[in-house]
Amino acid sequence: MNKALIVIDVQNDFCPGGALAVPGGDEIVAGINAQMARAGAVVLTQDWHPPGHSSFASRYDGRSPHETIDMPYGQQVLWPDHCVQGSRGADFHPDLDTTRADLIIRKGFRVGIDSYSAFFENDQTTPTGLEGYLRTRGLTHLTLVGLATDFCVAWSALDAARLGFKVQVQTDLCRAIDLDGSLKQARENMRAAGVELA
Ligand code: VGL
Ligand code: ZN
Repeated sequence: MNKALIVIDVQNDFCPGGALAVPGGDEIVAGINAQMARAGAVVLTQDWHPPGHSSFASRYDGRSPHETIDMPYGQQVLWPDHCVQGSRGADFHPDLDTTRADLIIRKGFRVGIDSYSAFFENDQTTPTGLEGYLRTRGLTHLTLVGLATDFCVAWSALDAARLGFKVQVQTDLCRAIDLDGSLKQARENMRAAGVELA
C-alpha cells in the first residue's frame, strides 16, 4: 500500500466562527472522515503558531489582515491571529476523526517564518520532516484534502509534486479563502505542476 491521505489544517480557526474562517470549512469534515476510514495511511497537519507570530497583522503598527509585507524569505500575506499553540482555535474540528491519524505534523511554529506547506516552511528550503516520513514508509501516492485550497493545500501539493510524489487534490473535500483571485491562480499552478485536481 503506497497511498497516503494528507489532511491539511482542519482546525477550528479555519472553520465558521473561527479567527480565519474559510467559507464552508466545516462542510468537508464528514467526507474526510469517510475517506480516512478507507485510506492506507493518514497524516494530519496542524497550523501551530506561537503568540505574536510574524504572519499576524496585529504584530505590526498600521497593518491589516490580507495586506502583504516583505519578509527576509519573500512576500508574506498577513493574517488575523489564528491557530495559536494550545488555543481552542488551534484544535482540530471536534468532529474530525483524529484517532485514525498515523502522524500529526505541526507547522508554522517558528515565530519568524510562516509555513503554508506541509513539506517546507515559506522560505521553501526549511523542511518539516514530512518528506522523510513518507519516503521511509514507501508512501508515494498522495491525496490531499482540507483547508485552505489556495494556501496550505496548494503549497503542499506543489511541493509534493516538485519532490516527485504522485499528487491528487480532491477538491470537493477542500474549501478556499480566495483572496484576489488566489483560488484561480492556485488551480493553474497546481495543474501546471502535474497535480491532479479530482
Ligand atoms: C493557512 C493562512 C494562514 C491555511 C494557514 O491553512 O491555508 N492559511 N495559515
Ligand atoms: Zn497560519
